[in-house]
Amino acid sequence: MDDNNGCILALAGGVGGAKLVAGLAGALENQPDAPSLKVVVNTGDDFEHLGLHIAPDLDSVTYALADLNDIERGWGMRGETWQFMQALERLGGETWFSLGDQDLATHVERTRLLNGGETLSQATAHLTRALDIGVDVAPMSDTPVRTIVHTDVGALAFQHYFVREQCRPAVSHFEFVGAEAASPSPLLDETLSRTDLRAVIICPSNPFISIDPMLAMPGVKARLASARAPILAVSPIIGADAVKGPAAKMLSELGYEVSAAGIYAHYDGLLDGFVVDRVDERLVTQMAPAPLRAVKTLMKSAADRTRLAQTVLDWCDELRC
Ligand code: FO1
Repeated sequence: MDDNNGCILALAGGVGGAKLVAGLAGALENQPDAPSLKVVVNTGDDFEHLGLHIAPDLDSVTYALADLNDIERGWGMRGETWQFMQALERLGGETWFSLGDQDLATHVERTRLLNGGETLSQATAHLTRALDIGVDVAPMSDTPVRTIVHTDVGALAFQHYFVREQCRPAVSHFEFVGAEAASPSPLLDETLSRTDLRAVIICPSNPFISIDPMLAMPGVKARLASARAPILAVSPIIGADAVKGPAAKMLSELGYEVSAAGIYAHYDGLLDGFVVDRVDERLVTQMAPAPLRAVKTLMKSAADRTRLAQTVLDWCDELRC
């Protein structure tokens, strides 16, 4: 990938985001004169835990790009061991959030870099370089933005809602604490300013918790909307279910239609193209003139990921013509 051939911006968070990012990297790697890929990742899920800075979405993307991710579990590393957690349990420590032994090294090293004065962007670049990742990956911001989930049992910090409470409470709304004062990370800022930005791809991530924290930063939505590059999103919902995670439950609790149509409605005019799964083909005609295409979006294998990524990239090229 060459920075002289323009660039593609991917916005990602969660498991679906990490998978499509890996597919985009794979598809672009095989392409002559490929644009460079810039991956900007949600940090609303980040938190301080056991004295460590945990950045789940950055790690999901990084591990997927390094082919170290655990596909079954959806988070953390493949072939993980859990001796640290067992030892912590013996000591009566906090064990509701599982940190694998290999994964722990990432959090320890990131925390050391941050305590040494690096920004989260610099620490992320350090970690991705160490794992030989040839794609630029950065947090959405170097200043903390923390997602708070307002529910029927009160306001919950994101990981308390997601992991400790297993997404059981009913959601009324989200708050992205710090977003109003946050500025985009250097990678997001620079990429949004580039005249050779060829496309913005919103990965099949949960829009409420993975993409909205980015859009909540001042100016980001407006800069995306005014960019000359087409903005394409892939639906994280197939039929009436999320591929993984609470997106369908959230759509229902927030009063949206529980389908890809609900996701499209939530993006509220931002999209130039919306990729839905083949099982939702009827939406292409039902929602016309909304710009929908139906393809196979379920990514079970590396070939699925690359195929979906190539379809999205091809559509971006068409929209640019
Ligand atoms: N998800 C869980 O459901 N349980 C866990 O114990 C857990 C630990 C964990 C550790 C590191 C990491 O990077 C991610 C982890 N996740 C865990 C996933 C994470 O909470 C969510 O997938 C994301 O925040 C949602 O995108």
